Amino acid sequence: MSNLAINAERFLARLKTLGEIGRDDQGRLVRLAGTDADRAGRDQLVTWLGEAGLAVEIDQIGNIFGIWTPEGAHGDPVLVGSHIDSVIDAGIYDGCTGVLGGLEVIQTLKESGITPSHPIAVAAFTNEEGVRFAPDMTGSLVFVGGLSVTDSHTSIGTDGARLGAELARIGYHGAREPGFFKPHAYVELHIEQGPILDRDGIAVGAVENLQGISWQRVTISGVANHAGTTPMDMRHDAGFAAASVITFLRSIATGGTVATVGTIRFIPDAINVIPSQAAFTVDLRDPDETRLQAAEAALAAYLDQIAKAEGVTISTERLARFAPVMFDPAIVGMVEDAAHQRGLSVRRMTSGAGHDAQMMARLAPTAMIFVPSVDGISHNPREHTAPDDLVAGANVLLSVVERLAR
Ligand code: HGY
Ligand code: MN
Ligand code: MN
Repeated sequence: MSNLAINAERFLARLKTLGEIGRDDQGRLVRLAGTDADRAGRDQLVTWLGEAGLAVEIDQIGNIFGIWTPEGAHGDPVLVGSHIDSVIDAGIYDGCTGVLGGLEVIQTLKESGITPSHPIAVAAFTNEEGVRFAPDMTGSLVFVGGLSVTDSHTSIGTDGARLGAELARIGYHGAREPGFFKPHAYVELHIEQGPILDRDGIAVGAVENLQGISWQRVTISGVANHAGTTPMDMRHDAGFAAASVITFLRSIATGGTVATVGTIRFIPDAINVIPSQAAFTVDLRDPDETRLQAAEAALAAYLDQIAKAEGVTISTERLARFAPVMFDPAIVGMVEDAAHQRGLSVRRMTSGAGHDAQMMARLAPTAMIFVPSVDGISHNPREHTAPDDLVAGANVLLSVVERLAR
């Protein structure tokens, strides 16, 4: 691997520019899939792809690709990328680091005069976050054939919109068939979003595997009643049942399983009315599939138990379910070699977060490169990665891509 280096200034400036696109009236970064904010971010990316001289392709689920086919190159492209949609009140590095890092790698290789034998492409996958539309990682899941375009388009958002209609509205319902090419390999640069690299003072994570994810919506229906006059033993309190479930989840989140209730809504949501309904989401994760299934089973059993005890009815809706994946050992090794060659500390690790790489691993040899998240903070405007760490990660990506595309 050569010691070619990216144009750090250009990479960091683009991250900052993109980080300002899609802010709401409170100054929060909210670039949810299919919104006008998402369109603005996409338009900026497409402009940069064009300026870099890449062929821009959009597929039917709105995935954006910038493709470089050097003179004499042939075969399947080496693919890099991630996502540019965000959560609510997001940081500026989640996803964008991999898309803009990938673009920077291609542009640097192009400018260096190196002529790889494989084409090289960068992708920005639609709706990786899954905050507005379920499931998460929609674009990469459709690209690998795990979900049909039709089914993905009919996904109904938290605001009642449909993903397909929103992609058309913002001008990103592309023509290309998802999976219109099969990557020779896929490598995703991403911030760790956890505390390990920062805590241990390590510059690069060579990600070996990624944990399984289980998302479901739970709806508890009880009986609205007067907060003052209803005796405690006569209540069918959906709010109390929901709180019991949240407490139960904390009790089973041990030994590698993590559990989160990130959204909850009460009906009628009035201070003096016992809630008739509580609707909330459950996010369960574990690197071990058997443990993840055991956690799902324990939750299902508890829902039955609390329904009987409180005299409420409970329904669940599956929103997403992805098994843990192992990444390609050869590419993981290349990440380690590249870090060592550049004098960077590196360690192997598991990804706690979901990523498009989790889907791409079904289609091509895949691995990820992590860079540290200060204090392990992410999905929070305080999300931060030091510029030197961002640049180091992009340079490791450059070395790995150069080797794969040779
Ligand atoms: O939920 C996740 O792990 C990712 O940020 N979409
Ligand atoms: Mn991400
Ligand atoms: Mn994220």
